[in-house]
Amino acid sequence: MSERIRHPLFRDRITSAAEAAAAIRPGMTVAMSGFTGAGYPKAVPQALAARVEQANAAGERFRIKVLTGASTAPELDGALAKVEGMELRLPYQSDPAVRERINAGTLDYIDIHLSHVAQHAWFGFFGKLDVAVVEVAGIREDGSLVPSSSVGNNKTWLEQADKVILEVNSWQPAALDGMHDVYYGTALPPHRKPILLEHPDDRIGEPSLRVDPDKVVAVVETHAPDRNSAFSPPDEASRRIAGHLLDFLSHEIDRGRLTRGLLPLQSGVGNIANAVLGGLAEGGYQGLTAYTEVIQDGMLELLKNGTLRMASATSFSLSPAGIEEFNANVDFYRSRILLRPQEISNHPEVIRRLGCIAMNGMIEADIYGNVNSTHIAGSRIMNGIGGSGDFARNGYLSVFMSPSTARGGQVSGIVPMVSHVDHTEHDTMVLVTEQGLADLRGLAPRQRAKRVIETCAHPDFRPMLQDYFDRACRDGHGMHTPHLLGEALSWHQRMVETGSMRPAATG
Ligand code: 0RQ
Repeated sequence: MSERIRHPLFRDRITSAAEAAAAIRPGMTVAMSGFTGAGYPKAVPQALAARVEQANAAGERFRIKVLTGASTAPELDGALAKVEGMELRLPYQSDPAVRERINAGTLDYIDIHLSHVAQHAWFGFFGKLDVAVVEVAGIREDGSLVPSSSVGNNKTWLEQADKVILEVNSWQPAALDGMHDVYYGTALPPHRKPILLEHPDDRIGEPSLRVDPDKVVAVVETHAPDRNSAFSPPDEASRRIAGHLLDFLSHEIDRGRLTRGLLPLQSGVGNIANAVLGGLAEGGYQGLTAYTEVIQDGMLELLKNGTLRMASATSFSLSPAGIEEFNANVDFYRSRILLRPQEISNHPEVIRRLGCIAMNGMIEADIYGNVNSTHIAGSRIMNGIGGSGDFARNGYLSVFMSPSTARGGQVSGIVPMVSHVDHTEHDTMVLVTEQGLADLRGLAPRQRAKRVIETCAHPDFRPMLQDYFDRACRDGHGMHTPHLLGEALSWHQRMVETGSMRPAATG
């Protein structure tokens, strides 16, 4: 395996995960690699969790602050959460054990735009980074690092942390070498320069990560797979959402607002986003590009059938079938996929310049177009805002999509007022449910409400929404964005109390 470690100095630092984890002490801020279940360290966090467990048994407190690129996996988030080893987590998670603790109030979580994380670290907003734990696919003769299946914030972690622990994972395909573009041109205000990325396939950086060898305290060899969770097969609702979106894109082409080449696609996480990508393949498009943050299975399919010419992202998020497909055809994908640091994959300047078509999932939207991507009933976190805000605010088009109901039809995805706001009405151009697509561009608030209720709401909830809106237009405090404030959040309260947004009499 040490052919992956081609620099003698790093070979000398090879050690066990347990010894490496000893560099991490209670109270430290530890920056780890990992983005949507790809490229996260697999051995050191588990060894650390074992140490935390020992400390717990001895009645000592051992908790650390954990920063990553985005979500990781049971071996990192799960292992540390289960032993109560984290006091703070940022910037994104999707792990059941972490979610449970955040919602129980025993783990603090800072949910921030993914493009902000690296610069906030540079600005000093997170304090000192004590240790970086970063998975790589190899170490070159010159001491530079071959990045793994995600780049995330690794450049920043390696530069900012006092000490570095590397995990060299031989499970990662050696052919990842050359797929990355690590930009080293960022500076701090007021010395920033334009980022000269004009096309999704432009290379503006280096294929590898730099690290100061003097900071590397341990190198741990691993051979372990990424998370690779399976996607649900596209259901009828997802297929209909994809259908509405495809009709909309054709309509935009007919109107001359898009060409058959579209614009670079961004597609969010989750089952719906994955299904929509599958639907795009049926639209007859060829030679498109993606400028996105995550490559899900759907995107591999689009690359394979030529719908996509290339895709730029910061990470993979593949199912077991997807990873098998990728590994079997790695040379094909190598020339078509570029992985960048998340501050570049999600950079507002670049997204605005390229004119991305941003397509993200949501928990709920309100009749005016405010979107909640993160919280159930305003209080319980699901995952996090991730990169959805980076793309929605800056894209050429911002689309949010969801089935019109959740929880077996008891909960409406369209509500009078969202219980938590991630994307304001100013950032939402298009809402899509299986019922239909509401194009909100150029509409004033009351026009938006009419359109959303008519096209997106489920027929079971449409009359209730219409009734709310009619009464708000009659009795509201103002007629720009009419609301009945005492009632606006009552649907959520009813769901908390009864499990359903339906009125008790019909529930
Ligand atoms: O719950 O998992 O218990 O069954 O939310 O919902 O319908 O399967 O949708 O997988 O597409 O995820 C917004 C969470 C959608 C995702 C969200 C419950 C529902 C189910 C999942 P179960 P679906 P998806 C860039 C983009 C934010 C980050 C982002 C997300 C679960 O898209 O995390 O966009 N987005 N990043 O039952 C109660 C409602 C509900 C509800 C859904 N109204 N009330 N429960 N659910 N709507 C990528 C990155 O940033 C990395």
